[in-house]
Amino acid sequence: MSLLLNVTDNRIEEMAERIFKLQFAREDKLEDEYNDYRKSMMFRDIKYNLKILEVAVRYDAEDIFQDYALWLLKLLTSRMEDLSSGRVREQMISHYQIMAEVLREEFDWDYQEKVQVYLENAIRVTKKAELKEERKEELEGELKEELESERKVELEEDVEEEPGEEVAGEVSRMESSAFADSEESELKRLQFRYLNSLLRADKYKARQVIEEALNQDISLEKIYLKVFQQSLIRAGELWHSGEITVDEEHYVTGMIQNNMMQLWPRIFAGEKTGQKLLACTIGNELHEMGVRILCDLMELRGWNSIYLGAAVPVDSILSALAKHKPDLVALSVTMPFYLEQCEEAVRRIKARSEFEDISIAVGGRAFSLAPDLPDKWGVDVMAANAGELAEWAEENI
Ligand code: B12
Repeated sequence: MSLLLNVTDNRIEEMAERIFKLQFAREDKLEDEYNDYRKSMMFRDIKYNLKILEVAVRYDAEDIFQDYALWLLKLLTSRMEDLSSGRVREQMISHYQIMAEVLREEFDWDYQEKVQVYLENAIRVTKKAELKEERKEELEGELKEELESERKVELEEDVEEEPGEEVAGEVSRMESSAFADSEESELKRLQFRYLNSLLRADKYKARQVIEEALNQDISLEKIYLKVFQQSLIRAGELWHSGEITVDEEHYVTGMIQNNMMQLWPRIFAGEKTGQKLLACTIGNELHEMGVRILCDLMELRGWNSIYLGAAVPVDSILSALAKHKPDLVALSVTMPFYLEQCEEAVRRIKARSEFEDISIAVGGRAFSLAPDLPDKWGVDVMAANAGELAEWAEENI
């Protein structure tokens, strides 16, 4: 835990307990609404909420907390189906108010102001989210009708081909109809068919979809970004809204890893530039598909990638750098909790003169919520994907 705000894990535990007890003392309804399992989840979430607020304040990145507040509201609404979304919102608003009250007594004045502003804004976005969601539902209803009538024939074909359509199938038929006869449209269609196959645990069909894409001369980069990456993102959304389960998401991710590896002979076939990239995720960051995709796409551009996988300790990154002497090190962070370890890694790499020729790149979802950080840390480049990174490297390495 950070020293900046003097918050230790013990302190977080104590604060969480106070917040938890206060919320139950203030809201009689909670005892009826929460069984023991829900109570334990709520206590765990309060600790997460405190930690994420702490990270946002430390890095002066309010988006981190707002994004989290919106994400949590949607998650809880989908997980507590016996409660109305209005009631879940009410609980969250009351929760942030109690957090503000408890934290008022905890932090030094310097941080106090920021903590209070972030919590007020979390309340504001939580209130607003209701309106936004309702409008979206209406819009989706209209859009769905319009699109479904437009391409009825195609929809029927899909149904025939893949009986027992599931959630993602619904979306597939709706969205695929919106993009007629272009490569973009074909990629969308392939992506939805691919994900639908995986959601039915049909790995053979999924593999066949990739074969089809290859037979149509769709580039490997597009297969990676538009089929694999989009399927991962969509699987995340479906999990978030409670439409698929953890095991289904795990299966999708595992099979995408397999399908990527099946493409390796093509990915590694090109000429090599002699440039070397070392890449991994940091802290306890388990989201490693992004950096895996990054490595494969850099290989495709002729780089030799040394992919270390997920959650690599900073000491191990340093020893790997000494061993492999790459031109570029790529550090990936998805969950903002692990920004601190990334900062430490950057600081320690920059402190060693033997690494002065190694450029440092960072990326991943956490940085999109805190885009100023890489500059503040003196990182050489932050990029959204392999294309951007390769372009930067062409000019700078
Ligand atoms: C698969 C997955 C997992 C798997 C990861 C397995 C694996 N082998 O990677 C597992 C099951 C482990 C997992 C766990 C969790 N997950 Co998860 N997960 C996902 C999911 C569905 C896909 C992730 C992914 O691969 N994305 C696609 C890749 C390709 O995108 P990317 O990482 O952004 O990478 C691209 C760019 O950012 C860039 N890039 C990335 N790194 C770098 C680095 C450099 C240097 C550069 C230049 C570029 C770059 O290039 C990449 C390729 O184009 C996402 C959904 C989503 N929207 O991403 C949720 C998601 C990220 N997970 C989420 C959550 C909440 C969790 C858990 C907390 C769940 C839990 N309760 O336990 C844990 C946290 C675990 C941890 N300690 O890290 C949330 C995060 C929400 C938030 N507000 O922060 C998401 C968004 C799901 C959701 N919609 O709610 N997850």
